[in-house]
Amino acid sequence: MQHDDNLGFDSLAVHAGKFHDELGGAVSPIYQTSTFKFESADHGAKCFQGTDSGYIYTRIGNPTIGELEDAVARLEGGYGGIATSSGMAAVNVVYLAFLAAGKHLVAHNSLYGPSRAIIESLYPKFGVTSSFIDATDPEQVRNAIRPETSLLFLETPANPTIGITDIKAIAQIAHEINIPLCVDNTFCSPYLQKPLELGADMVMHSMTKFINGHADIVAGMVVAAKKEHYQQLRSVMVNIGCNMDPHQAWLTRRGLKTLGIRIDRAQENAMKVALYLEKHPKIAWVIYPGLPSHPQYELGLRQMKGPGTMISFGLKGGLEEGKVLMNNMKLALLAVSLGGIETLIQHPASMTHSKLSSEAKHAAGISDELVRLSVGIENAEDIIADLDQALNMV
Ligand code: LCS
Repeated sequence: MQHDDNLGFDSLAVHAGKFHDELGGAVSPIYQTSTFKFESADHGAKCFQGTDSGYIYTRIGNPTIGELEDAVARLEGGYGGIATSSGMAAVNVVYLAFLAAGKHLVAHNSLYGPSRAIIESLYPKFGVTSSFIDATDPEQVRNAIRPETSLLFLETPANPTIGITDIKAIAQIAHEINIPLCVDNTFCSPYLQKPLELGADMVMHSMTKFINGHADIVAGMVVAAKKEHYQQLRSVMVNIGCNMDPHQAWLTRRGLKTLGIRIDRAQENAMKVALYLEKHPKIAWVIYPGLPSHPQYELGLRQMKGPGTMISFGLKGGLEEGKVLMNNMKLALLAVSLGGIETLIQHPASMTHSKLSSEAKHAAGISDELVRLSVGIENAEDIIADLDQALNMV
């Protein structure tokens, strides 16, 4: 690594993984190219053999994408990163690398809808079985493990229940029996949580969310703690071709530079919004890691640097009142996605998690009344005034 190990998070977010543009010294270069010219036939052969580290073809590697991979791997404290075309591509790279016919997945029951839905609809076609359990209770993870279990997969805080799982406890279980643990760290980003430091083997992101943060690209990343896992994951990404595009990588690297300050501001707003919602007479319940009423409040304090920007809540009048609220928001956008600079509101049961069966939603606590809010960096008083005027319409 070319940088001082003592640099703080924000300094690394700006500088980690930086390469120098050898031609003009550009500070923010982009290599928008599909292929790379070899110096000679022998040089090309050596690049393919791996005895020369020269670039070959953008699906295999590209300096702009590599800069982003190195930066996120550094921030997560991992061996190496694999950038992917979307967060779902990252999820599938992990599944394809560690699941196979006859193998079994144990995962938290509240995952981003498609991360679970594909395991229940697509992967059985390839002979993969699964158990979705409440991983906020580590004993449920232990009990679900079978001799053929080959991957543990968590999301914490989980989408959309905001349940918090004890990464250290689950990593201990995983290591006792030598099964890799992957944590989807999308809701925190490395700014708020470092799963690899807590013992996870892999960490993944929808970088569409906090890491890019500007609602202008879709992107994913997997970071592996060990070289062996990194190589397995990279081989899957390269061979199925779910690579990132250089322009996508360049925009994501730009977004990453302000990750810490964006989260600081949005999180400060989220705390104010959560306190406002908790006191509102029309609100039945609020789940936010910053509120002592959160079921895993103490664990959140231990495991996360801050409570984040995601809030789930229910209105006393259930879904009907929730719809009136969502339809009347003016500043906040009624849209899926999260972790960006703008405040977004959505209804998971009919939107992001609509592909799950009613039983799966019920078991995971994804009720019809649950409304999810991703708090942005606007002025807190404006977000609260927006919620207030919409709640007055209920
Ligand atoms: N993991 C988590 C935790 C997510 O929230 C998402 C997307 C993904 C993976 C997949 O990433 P993508 O392919 O979209 O980059 N979550 C979304 C959500 O809650 N609303 O819209 C997308």
